[in-house]
Amino acid sequence: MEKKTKKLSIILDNAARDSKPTIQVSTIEKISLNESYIIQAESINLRLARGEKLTGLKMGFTSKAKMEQMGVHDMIWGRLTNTMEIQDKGIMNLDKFIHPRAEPEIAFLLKKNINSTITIEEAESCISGLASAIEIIDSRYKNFKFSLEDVIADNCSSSGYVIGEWHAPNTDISNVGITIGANGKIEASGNSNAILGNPLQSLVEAVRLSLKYGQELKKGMIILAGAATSAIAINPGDTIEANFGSLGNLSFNAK
Ligand code: 0L1
Ligand code: MG
Repeated sequence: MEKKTKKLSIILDNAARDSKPTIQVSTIEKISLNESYIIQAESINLRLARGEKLTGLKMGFTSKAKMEQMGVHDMIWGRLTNTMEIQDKGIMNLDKFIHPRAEPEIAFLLKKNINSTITIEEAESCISGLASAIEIIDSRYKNFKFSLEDVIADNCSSSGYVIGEWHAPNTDISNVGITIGANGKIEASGNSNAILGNPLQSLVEAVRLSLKYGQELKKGMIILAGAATSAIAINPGDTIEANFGSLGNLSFNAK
């Protein structure tokens, strides 16, 4: 098993490094859900061995609509590293991406190491802040097409993130209107309550899944809660802007 997962993790790492799409790894070798998480971990370990630092986790399929669309019954999760970060109002270098899309999310900053499951009532006490965020998803697969196992192996498409100003942990994020668009035109709109009813529930699920798969959650890590709207395409020259009401605006330029 080890040899197979290693081989597929290198294919995905090369696709990400070279910004060149690959065929779905599940068409090269049959893989189970468990193996897809091993491939993800091995692929991220290749990045860490090159000096990247793990900065947090991203949650995916945290809206009922997206789960139903994919025919799955659980969320998925991936890993964030420091080289994925794009500054608010900064530049996104498109040479590093294949066919990127942007989706508005909520981010949490962990206040402490977390070693056991939490309830939604306990979630606030686990964070030192929360912020508006944009995740850049960029499937390493041709035509953004994949099976569930493929997308998990591919770090759940995660390839970039922008984080806004941190707000107090008790900021109400249960009902925040959110829009995202390009060049002054809104392309998708939604509400934070599309994220599992309340984005804090996504933190609860992130803790559950990280414990299940043996991924440590440490003080200072960022957790991306999942998308509040569908993802929009990012094209050369675009200014991508997302509005999060009282949480503020985020933007970046794609060059
Ligand atoms: O919600 C997500 O971030 C899911 C990402 C994986 C699926 C996709 O690439 O759309
Ligand atoms: Mg996302």
